[in-house]
Amino acid sequence: MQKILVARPIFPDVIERLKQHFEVDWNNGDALPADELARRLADKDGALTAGDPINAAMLAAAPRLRVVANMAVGYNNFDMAAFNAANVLGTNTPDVLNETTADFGWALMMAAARRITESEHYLRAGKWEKWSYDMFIGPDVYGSTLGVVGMGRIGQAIARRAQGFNMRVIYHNRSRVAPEIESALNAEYRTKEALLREADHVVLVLPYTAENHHTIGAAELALMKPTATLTNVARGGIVDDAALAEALRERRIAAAGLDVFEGEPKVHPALLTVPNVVLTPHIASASEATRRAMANLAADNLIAALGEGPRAGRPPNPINPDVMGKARS
Ligand code: 8YV
Repeated sequence: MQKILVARPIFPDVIERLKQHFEVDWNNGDALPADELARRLADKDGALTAGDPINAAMLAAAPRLRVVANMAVGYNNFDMAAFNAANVLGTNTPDVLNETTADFGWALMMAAARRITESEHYLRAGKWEKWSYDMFIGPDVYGSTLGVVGMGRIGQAIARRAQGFNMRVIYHNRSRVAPEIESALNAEYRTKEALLREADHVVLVLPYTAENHHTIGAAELALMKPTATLTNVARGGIVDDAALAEALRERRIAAAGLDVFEGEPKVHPALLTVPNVVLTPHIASASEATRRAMANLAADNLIAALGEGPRAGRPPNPINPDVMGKARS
């Protein structure tokens, strides 16, 4: 029987499913440190990860390893150059989380704009004594301009929701999306700079790559309106968190909603002290149904890639399909 590592706690019934195909080494505890992860990968044919960094040294030390299935759409935790060099297949879990993540992007954007957590903290602290015309006033969402940076599947799901709020939609993406998609979403392309100047609510949904490290830093924040909000449901590192904390403290933008952070689960200490930011611990895809779908899709990928089950040899979500069928190197 082939051996796999499941590097994180996941639904026990998905582990039971995997046990029908493989001998499973399950880390049902905290994320493994790199040396322990490398040690437990060493004799495995496959692995299921959730954001765990997999590098060249780990692949070199695991000569049987043929596939690593990430339970996430983003795979910046994989060194893809090393995967390609070693002919190891990476897979991810796209699509099943689009709507849930789009809902959460909206929840964060609206909470930031309408100051929901800030006012709740005030209420819980017993500070609410009277009504006042300007208590927690903030910018409108309805009828404003939404700026989506990253018009992939999740970006499109976010843009689609804007129609119910009578919003204008502008977007920025590496390349323009097809004209039919632009017209269905009523979305107009802008350069990043033009989008930042024009949008009332900016939502970031782009993948993390070396090129877009700190794609939103001090210079970009300076382009935004003082009444605008910034929401990040993509990846830590896309935003310069120190620069954002300073812009929020100085009210150079109105508010932010952040689900992801540079160096998470650590959060930049300055972000913890500014009131006009809504902070959540990377839970945008965390509905029960979606997390189940992600776990099962990661399992489907692993089972098919290791040549078992009805899709043997045809995993649904290969990241680097060119390595399929090639011998491990
Ligand atoms: C995951 C995510 O929960 O899919 C992604 O890219 O960011 C989340 O849905 C997280 O990455 C853990 O794998």
